[in-house]
Amino acid sequence: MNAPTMQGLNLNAPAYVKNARLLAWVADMAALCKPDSIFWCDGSQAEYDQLCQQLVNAGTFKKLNPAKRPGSFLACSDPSDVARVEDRTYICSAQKEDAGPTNNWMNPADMRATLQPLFDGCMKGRTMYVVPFSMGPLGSHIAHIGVELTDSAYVAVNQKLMTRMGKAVYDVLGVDGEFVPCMHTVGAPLAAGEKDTTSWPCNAKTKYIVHYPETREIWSYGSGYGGNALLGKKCLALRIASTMGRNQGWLAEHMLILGVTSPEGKKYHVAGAFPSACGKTNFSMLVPPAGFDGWKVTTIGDDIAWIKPHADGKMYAINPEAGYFGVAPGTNTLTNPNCMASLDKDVIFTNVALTDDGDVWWEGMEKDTGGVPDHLIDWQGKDWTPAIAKETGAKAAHPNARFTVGATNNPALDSAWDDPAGVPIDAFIFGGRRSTTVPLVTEARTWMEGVYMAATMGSETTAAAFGAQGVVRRDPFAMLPFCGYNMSDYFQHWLDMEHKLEESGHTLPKIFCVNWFRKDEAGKFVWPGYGENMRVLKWMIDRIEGQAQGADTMFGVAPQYAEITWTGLDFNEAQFNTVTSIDKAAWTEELKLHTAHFEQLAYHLPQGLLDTKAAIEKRLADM
Ligand code: GTP
Ligand code: SPV
Ligand code: MN
Repeated sequence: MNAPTMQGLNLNAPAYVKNARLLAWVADMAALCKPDSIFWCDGSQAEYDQLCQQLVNAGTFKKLNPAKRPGSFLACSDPSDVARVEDRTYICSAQKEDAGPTNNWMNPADMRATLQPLFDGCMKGRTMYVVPFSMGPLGSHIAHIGVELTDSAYVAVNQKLMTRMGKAVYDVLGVDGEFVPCMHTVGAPLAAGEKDTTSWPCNAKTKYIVHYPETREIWSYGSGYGGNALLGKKCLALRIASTMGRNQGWLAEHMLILGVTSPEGKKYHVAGAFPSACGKTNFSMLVPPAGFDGWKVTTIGDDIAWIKPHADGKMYAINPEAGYFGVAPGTNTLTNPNCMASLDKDVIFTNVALTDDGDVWWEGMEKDTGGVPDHLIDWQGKDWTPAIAKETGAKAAHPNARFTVGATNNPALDSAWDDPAGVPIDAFIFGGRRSTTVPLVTEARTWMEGVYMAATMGSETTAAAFGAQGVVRRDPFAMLPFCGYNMSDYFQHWLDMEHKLEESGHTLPKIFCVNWFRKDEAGKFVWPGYGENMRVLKWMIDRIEGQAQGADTMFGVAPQYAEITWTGLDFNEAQFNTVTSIDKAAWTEELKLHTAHFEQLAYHLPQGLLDTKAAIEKRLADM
């Protein structure tokens, strides 16, 4: 046995775990966290089934009716632990300037001194799961390995669906391979003999989501939910990976990746950055509407893209994940049929409602079934009826309720989704949630203008993060909560890509800015959205092919009404004008917000962005 014994706890590492650094780290962390036992995950189906059963026994999971939702479970979290906690998330770089003004920062030594006593004994009375995973196809040159130590079996089973998790990771790691150590605890140790009084242990008082970019470590304390706890996702694949990409000349982005194939069989690839809960999953699974016979959209990824410039002058994107942790409310067979089909079986649902026949329900499903159920158990375990909802406003599902499902459940999965070479990107799309001001779609005239559009993107906040909802904030590149270094340096990194690619003589991907969310005076969305977004995607392809002339605006090139394919949709020119109009007064106010945003980011802000702003202001004044 190659496992050392620490404080009476035998590591019991399986013989196939041979990485010396990993074994030493697990021993150290076991000594620190003091779990009752250690469980080495092998990623097998039998292990998944066993852990799910254990979660059922503990009351964390409810097994759903196998006739309705085979292989699926419902977990309901503590009401205090339902979303990412941005105010508790830290980038602990050695220099404060490297974290930048948009990240919380503490110097690494102080943060280590803060976390040490919290992690000391944090897993008492619990099992420490060792969860080895690969972000990106196993063994590919593009992938990165992480090992998560967690006291949450919920995390272990979610990681099985969200990543390439299991024994094969150790073969890739070998004796001396590199991995990102990911420490996670729910922060709820048990005294000797004490039993959990809750099915969702977490720490309601203290939470820390901490990244040390220089040493590539992640330490997460106190939450069991989503991006706070599934550390391969936002923590590794975005915050740590973005700093790796900066040093190594590539990009880690909060982007969906899709393929779109024309009836003639020509295929394009698009990557889109929309802020959390602003439509990435949806767009990545788009079903073309009436009028688009022969068009096909296929999913490469729904949340994260790693993008590398290649010698052939193109940018290639891979999806480092293997599953989707997606927003449930609003999803139904009309808005996203591919997503609904993905959820037929083998799903973990979190914070949705339970029907009387053991199935799941969330707001938006009434559009499928033609009505709201008479009775449900809501996400907090309470009785829910339409009458109660009317009286109290209680939602059956939490607005940030999510599903976890393997990508292979998706009927629209692209054949190249798993290809380590990635797919060549033809266009980038940036889109926030804006009730006013920002038009349906415009195309940047230059790379610089595109970076400006992305860098100044605003969006109304959503339930994906803890805090006030519906407030417009700047969310540059949809990366505000996920950029692991100084935002202005990140802008420069994007600007540098232009020259890298131009040197190889290739046309750069086009950059588009979109907004599906303009509302009318009654507060209703004007643009029908969802599958109808295909009409905008088609215009983008026409632009790539040089087949749509467009019209110059002060904020890029916009489509003319006649350039959009309207077959099968009743959307007249007046409605089109409501979603595409550029209002001078509103934009004057908007540009003041850009000014404030750039003032906040003044340190290392590329001069080109300030020049671009001046040019936009001039065009606006001339309007
Ligand atoms: P994260 O997983 O948080 O990063 O979110 P996401 O960007 O993948 O968002 P998702 O596709 O899950 O959509 C979030 C919410 O927006 C859901 O309630 C959708 O129904 C809704 N939504 C998505 N696309 C559209 C659209 O085109 N129009 C409108 N009005 N709503 C949309
Ligand atoms: C997001 O908030 O952008 C998500 C969900 O994709 S979470 O993984 O919880 O961050
Ligand atoms: Mn996301």
